Amino acid sequence: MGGVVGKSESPETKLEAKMVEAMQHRASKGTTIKSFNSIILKFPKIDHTLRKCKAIFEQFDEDSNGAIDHEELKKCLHKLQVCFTEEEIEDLFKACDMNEDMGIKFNEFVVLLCLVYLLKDNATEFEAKSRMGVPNLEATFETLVDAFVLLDKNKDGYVSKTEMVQAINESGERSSGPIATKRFEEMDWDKNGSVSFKEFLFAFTTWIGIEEVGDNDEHH
Ligand SMILES: [Ca+2]
Ligand SMILES: [Ca+2]
Ligand SMILES: [Ca+2]
Repeated sequence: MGGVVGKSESPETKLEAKMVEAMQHRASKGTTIKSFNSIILKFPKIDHTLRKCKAIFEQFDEDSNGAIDHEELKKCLHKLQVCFTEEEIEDLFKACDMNEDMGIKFNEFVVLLCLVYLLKDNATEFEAKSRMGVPNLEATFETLVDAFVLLDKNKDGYVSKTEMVQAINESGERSSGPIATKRFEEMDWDKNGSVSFKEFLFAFTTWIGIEEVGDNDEHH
């Protein structure tokens, strides 16, 4: 392998390499999403489902300090019956602890769950173990993967600014250039000129306002 495609970043960790590989594999199957607009239309439903992951988060945040630490993550993955090596768990933790405060916050946890979903070979098993009372969770993750596949035109596992502009242009929005650029900049967390699936998910959890979920929003 080793072919350098455009100015894509080279994966920093084995985990990221695996993620790119999983995404490319998934991309080879195509996407059911037709346009950027149809992603936008799915926002409310995705938002609704992801918010329900709060219950899963709380279950794994054993000391209820609002963050999942290393030990809690290990137990979490064990419970989901995900067989990750120590190194992979370490990489996953670092990858999802986006603001590097040594704990996985709720929105970071949603990203983590979706990455685990993508990485798992056996989706059926994932369904059974990790749905955990959240209906449509796999369908929602599938939609997010589909959305990324739509954006990643050259299927190299990353979304470039050109690809983002292209996707939004195709949606026929007026003055879409600046919107595309703004969206892209929001997503490119490490500002290296390309958006990984992790960055995409992270931005997504912010766009849909998942961070603003209060602690006392449970009415049932
Ligand atoms: Ca905790
Ligand atoms: Ca790409
Ligand atoms: Ca980036």
